Amino acid sequence: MSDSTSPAAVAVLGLGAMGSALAGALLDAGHRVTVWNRTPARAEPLAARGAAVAPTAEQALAAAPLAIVCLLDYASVREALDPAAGALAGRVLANLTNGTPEQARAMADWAARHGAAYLDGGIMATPSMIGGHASSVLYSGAPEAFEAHRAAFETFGEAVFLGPDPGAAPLNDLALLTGMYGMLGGFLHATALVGADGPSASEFTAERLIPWLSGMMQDLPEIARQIDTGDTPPAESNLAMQAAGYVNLIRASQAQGVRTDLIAPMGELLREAVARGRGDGDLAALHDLLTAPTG
Ligand code: FVH
Repeated sequence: MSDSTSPAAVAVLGLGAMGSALAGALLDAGHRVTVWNRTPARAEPLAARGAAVAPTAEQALAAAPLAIVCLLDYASVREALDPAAGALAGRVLANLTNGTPEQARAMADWAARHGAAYLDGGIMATPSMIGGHASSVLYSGAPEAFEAHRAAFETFGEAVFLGPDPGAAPLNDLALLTGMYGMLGGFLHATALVGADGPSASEFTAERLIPWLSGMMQDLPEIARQIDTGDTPPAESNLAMQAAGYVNLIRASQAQGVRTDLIAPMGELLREAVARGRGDGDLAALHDLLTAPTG
């Protein structure tokens, strides 16, 4: 394995928006980078920056002790790597493709059968953020493989290791994405609701929504503490009050001709909590409903 503190040879398989950004960050940091992509033309900008271009995935794997894979999904990873598996023995396979914990564990087993150490990863950044201070990547899987290649991983942003279960990184990645989509769903609904007669989306977002959400974000640690401890002090904003007010979100949206798909489920959960006698509780009570066995 390479010295984890010095630039080393790295192969990058997959040159979509994200794979290209990863390969670019490695080149910027002085690594010797070999790239491969199903559609070869996508390698040209990286070749112009000094990357070697492998004609096949197998030749890319053979070029470096560390292979970073970033493709569309796990089906495409298997499609690309199955014919190349002969070159995996003794190497580290770091798969940064979005997937589920179960897919990651199955991929780790597959890699082990071919003699490779496996890391799974979740990229918490958009391509343009890679290498910047707000970028982080979650890793889990073989600890010694992570340590051996930490320097390469740190070129993408903060490199966070979550332990030996390959499923840990994708689980945390997906959980963070649900938080992001919840926020984006709220943003999209809010701008649609206010949009008909109100300010522009830009004005509403800058002057109203961001300050409001930033303030509400401060409540999350206390709700999380209540989830963790089960300690639920009397609620300042109880669920019965919230359920009654939520009806108006739905009514006003319908009156404005705005679809309620993005916000209706939260209203149903609030109603259920009240029906189950949790109306005097706080939002932490909804956590219990989400995780209760169904049926
Ligand atoms: N872009 C983003 O904002 C997010 C940020 C967080 C992480 N995601 C995940 O990263 C994976 C790759 O995403 P991407 O943005 O690079 O996606 P595309 O630009 O669409 O590139 C897709 C690449 O996958 C290749 N590919 C697709 N199918 C196959 C296949 N059957 N065999 C081999 N390669 C395949 C595709 O190749 P080509 O179309 O150029 O030939 C691209 O290289 C993804 O998991 C995100 O969820 C990105």
